Amino acid sequence: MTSTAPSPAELEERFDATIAADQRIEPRDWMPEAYRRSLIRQIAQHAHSEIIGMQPEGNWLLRAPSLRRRAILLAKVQDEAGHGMYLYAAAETLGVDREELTEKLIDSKQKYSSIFNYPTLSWADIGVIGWLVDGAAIANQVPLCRCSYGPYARAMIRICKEESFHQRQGYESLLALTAGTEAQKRMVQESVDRWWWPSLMMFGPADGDSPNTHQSMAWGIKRHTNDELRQRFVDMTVPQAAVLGVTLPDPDLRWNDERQAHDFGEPDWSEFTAVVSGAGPANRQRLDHRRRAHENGAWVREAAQAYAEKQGARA
Ligand code: FAQ
Repeated sequence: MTSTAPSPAELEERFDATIAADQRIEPRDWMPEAYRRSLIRQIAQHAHSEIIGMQPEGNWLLRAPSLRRRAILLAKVQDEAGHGMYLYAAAETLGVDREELTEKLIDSKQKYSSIFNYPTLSWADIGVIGWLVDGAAIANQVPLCRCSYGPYARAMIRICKEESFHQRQGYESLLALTAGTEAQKRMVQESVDRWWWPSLMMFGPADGDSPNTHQSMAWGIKRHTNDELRQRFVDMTVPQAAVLGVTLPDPDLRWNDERQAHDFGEPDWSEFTAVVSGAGPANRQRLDHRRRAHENGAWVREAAQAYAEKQGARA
């Protein structure tokens, strides 16, 4: 019996049929080169965000106000490292190497989320990051659990469970602060004022300015547009702000009965562009720190490599 290899047209047909049937593409499957490249782009950016995202919160590990708060924060920061690892592993199934991705990050050839280029100036920022930044991450990432690429979708299921704990710890910490002194309440409000707009920018540019959304949705990588998810986040967050007794710093924010959704103002897209292009308040510091950590870790990678080679030779 002879078997002939499928033609490029047949391979493409199979890929299209898998996407149309809402089934998963796996690493062994043929995929268009542009699909592979776009996934590497998004997953790498996501992984880098988790790794760089440890820095703003890590800044408060030694200054947490109690042992309990420090233990919670430490667990959260370690979770973010774990998320980075799952995501780099998912990217590696697409034929890239983690080392290569790390080099691209520290050479500014790949992006990471704009949100991590803002400094953490007060303890309230830690609670607000949990509430708003992890809240936005959940709104953005829950649909990614249904992404058409199997390894990314599976990584996202575990990540979202942990993000949910992160969001709750942040909110619980803010509930404690807002039940506290006037100074503590003011500290929370001041922090919300600084983080609200950058949190909205996490969803990416407005749909009309998002070059990747259309194709990513056609491929089942993204399930909703940037603006749809931003709206979902605002609608979810407004009642939570009311419970905390804080004001979201947007004079245009109001319930629209007709749309059954909140109207809200436009983020400052020139700030977004500047931060994504490297001119945010902490871009330089974040990348310098990551570069240093990579250099300081060279001996660990060399030792692990030597050990693996020794084990391989024995086997
Ligand atoms: N920051 O055409 P689109 C977290 C780029 S993890 C920087 O709309 P797309 C957990 C975009 O890459 C947060 N760059 O792109 C945590 C593209 O540039 P490129 C990270 C941004 O891919 C919490 C260009 O702009 N989450 O928070 C941003 O369709 C606490 C045009 O944009 C993810 O990565 C931005 N905000 O949609 C950790 C989720 N937005 O690549 C620690 C997965 C856009 O063409 C502590 N990613 N850009 O050069 C996604 O869902 C999507 O990639 C979007 C962007 C929605 C981020």
